[in-house]
Amino acid sequence: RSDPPAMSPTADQAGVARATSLFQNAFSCPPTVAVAAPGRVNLIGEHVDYSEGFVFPLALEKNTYIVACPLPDDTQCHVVAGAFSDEPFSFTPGDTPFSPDTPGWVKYVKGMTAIYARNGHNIVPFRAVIVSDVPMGGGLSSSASLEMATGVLIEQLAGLQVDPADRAKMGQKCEHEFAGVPCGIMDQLISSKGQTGYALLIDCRSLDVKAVPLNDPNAVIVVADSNNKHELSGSEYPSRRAQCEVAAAKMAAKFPDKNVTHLRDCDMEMLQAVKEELDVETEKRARHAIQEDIRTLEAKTCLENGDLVRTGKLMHESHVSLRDLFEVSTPEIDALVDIAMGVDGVYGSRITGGGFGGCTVTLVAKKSVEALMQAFKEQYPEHNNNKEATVFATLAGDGARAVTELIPSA
Ligand code: GAF
Repeated sequence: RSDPPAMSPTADQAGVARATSLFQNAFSCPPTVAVAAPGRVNLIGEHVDYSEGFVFPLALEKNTYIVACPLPDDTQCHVVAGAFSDEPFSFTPGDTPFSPDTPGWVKYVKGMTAIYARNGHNIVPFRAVIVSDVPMGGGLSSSASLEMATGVLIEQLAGLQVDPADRAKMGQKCEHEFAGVPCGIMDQLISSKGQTGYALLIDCRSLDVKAVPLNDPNAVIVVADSNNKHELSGSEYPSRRAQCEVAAAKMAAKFPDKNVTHLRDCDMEMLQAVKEELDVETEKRARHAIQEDIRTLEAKTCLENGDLVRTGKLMHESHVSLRDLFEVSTPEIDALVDIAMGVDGVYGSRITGGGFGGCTVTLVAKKSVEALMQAFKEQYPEHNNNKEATVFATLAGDGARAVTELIPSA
């Protein structure tokens, strides 16, 4: 009898194998734990999570992987990030001050140990190696995936049971305190709670999640990375968030009976009533956020009902709003969206994530995927110094998890 044909490794097996081989080289022993957490792409509901609105992301099939072993007798963690160095970086878990030589990625790992410790969780020191399939700084939540993978690792090593939403909140805190980005909860929550085959409508106030199956055989989700810088730690993201808060505070003062705490509680009539008290930019930011919530809820219903045409239309409206009202797009991202919208069979296309570079997401009929890829290839480089976009189709992957079955038992 001949052997069965060799199966190609799954992405998890390949990621863990890559990390394991680096681990052996760095530490001359095998890891005993492996964890994974995905990046994300958001279908619609952008720049509303910190206004406690609605977002509609899916977890990517691209993950950050960490393999590790516990060091119960050590006081330090020793971590190698495969993309940056072969040399371990050592730190005391729970320690918060960062010395100037702390590499950027360590902020997330060390920061997560600090936040878990602060929440009363036991941290078992570890050796670890990190590798990632999520493009760094590409707007697909590479940092949230590192935070969530670190969270699962801490939980695995100490035998903790942590609610995935609490893990996401700790990741958000880490991002605020140690990366200086006053982000909402979307990226960490979808990385923590993503479900294979589903997009999640997330209520960013209650953190309730509604899973919507992505099972239309005709619909494909394509992500295009503009290969253009995405950096949220500058002043633009915090200033957008602050403008939303200013607008909400004005409406709270004008309508004391409405219990307004965030733009989530406001409507267009209320905005109209305070328009004269807001500067032009702030009014535009609020208009985007109020209308984006309405679009997102409708898009979720349309997708559930298989109405791809309307879903795509709402996605493109979201883009126009993020371009003209929220002003977080770039010429390169606009070019990607315009190219996609010119392809027959594309339902809709928009910027995804925080903006100022990064990626687009396009909903396209299966039969038109190749034409879309070709259009990006031929038409985009002239908008980006002759550099192509990195384009891939994606299904919805799984949320943060242990992948221990891939580690031979000791
Ligand atoms: C970034 C943030 F991290 C999220 O919280 C969210 O605000 C997003 O930008 C915009 O929707 O990814």
